[in-house]
Amino acid sequence: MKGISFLFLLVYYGDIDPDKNDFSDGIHPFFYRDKQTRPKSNEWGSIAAWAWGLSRIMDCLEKDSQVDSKKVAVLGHSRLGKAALWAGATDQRFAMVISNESGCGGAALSRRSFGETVRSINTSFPHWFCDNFNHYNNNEEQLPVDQHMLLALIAPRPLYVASAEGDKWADPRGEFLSAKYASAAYELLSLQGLPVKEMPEVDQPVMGTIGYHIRSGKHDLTMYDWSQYLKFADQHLGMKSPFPVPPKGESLVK
Ligand code: GTR
Repeated sequence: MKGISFLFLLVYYGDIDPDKNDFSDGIHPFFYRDKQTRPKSNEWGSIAAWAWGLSRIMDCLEKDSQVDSKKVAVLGHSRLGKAALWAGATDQRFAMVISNESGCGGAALSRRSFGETVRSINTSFPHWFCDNFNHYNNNEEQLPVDQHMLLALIAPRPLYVASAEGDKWADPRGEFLSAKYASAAYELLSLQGLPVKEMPEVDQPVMGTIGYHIRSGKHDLTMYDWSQYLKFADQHLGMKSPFPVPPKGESLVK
């Protein structure tokens, strides 16, 4: 392993909690008390369980002398973008957080009710969030928080939020605005959050301590996305990727 400067770990989320509305499998039952059979209405759903699993992986990385655990970035696409953000917010050991098109319940502002709404996500994926989140179905304006506050919890660590032009369901503008409003937390810590106030053009990444791009194309994690993340990691963590930075190209996730 000597000489390796870059380690890429792929985690299969179903190993932590299978992605179905069933709380008898996965990690949840290990935490039940008093004949409990599912999480209480204020207890964790699947996304929090996936994030919890990422933290347990971090525990192992911290014990591995071949890994610099101070330079671990966590990245997720879509539902796993939501999990990556939650992992970054709840565990400060993640030095960088990357949200690829995480949308509703991830980077996108819920109170815009654009694209996927709280009601749609809770209906299609009732196991992702705690049951109390259902109180905000068709009732986003009553939410006491919004997603820019989740992003703000990652400050002062570098955060990248990415959208895709063809991914209206994830509300690209809501993702951008969330990154913009989270910038206040970075500025409070004397750091630049997003370096721009207006949404950049398609395929024009911007990188402060918060990075953002809206890429042409559909909901996906592409070589173009990866190349921005490697550049951002290089800037903030100084970890030179051994891989050539690829041009726009083939999708890595279908
Ligand atoms: C969609 C869902 C999104 C997103 C996506 C995914 O169906 O509505 O919130 O998480 O799945 O994970 O691919």
